[in-house]
Amino acid sequence: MLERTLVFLKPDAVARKLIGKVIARFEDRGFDILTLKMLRMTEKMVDIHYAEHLKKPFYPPLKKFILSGPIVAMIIEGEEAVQVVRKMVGCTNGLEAESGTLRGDFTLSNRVNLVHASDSLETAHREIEHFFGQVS
Ligand code: FUP
Repeated sequence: MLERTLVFLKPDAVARKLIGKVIARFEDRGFDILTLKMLRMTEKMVDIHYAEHLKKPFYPPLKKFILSGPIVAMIIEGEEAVQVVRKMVGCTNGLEAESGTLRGDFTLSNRVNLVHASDSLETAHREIEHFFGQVS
């Protein structure tokens, strides 16, 4: 099924000049980048985006990291985009992420982990609207 998912490159990806490399991985796989923008998230945006983690002990440092620099948000479209993009990103902790995944190839951290990707179709709808409003 043709799906859309929300991906953002975190401040570490931008600071390390990996924007092009990360986007190329998604394009090389065959996905379309429907739209993209660089922005600095606001405190409110971070609280909404990571609402499920608000009470977790790792939330304050996570929020500080996400606010530490610009991010690049995009809508990615393609067959089974939600699940396939998650697989390409790899598991949360870079120390455990498989080689060949983005986190497995570029990160060694449980927090500073390069990229966010929606975890379900429902989340993707919500996150796309949060970052881009209504998209036709
Ligand atoms: P993921 O879906 O892989 O991005 O991971 P989660 O939704 O579980 O976590 C969201 C973000 O919280 C991660 F990208 C990094 C951060 N996090 C921590 O900083 N510490 C943790 O122990 C777990 C997650």
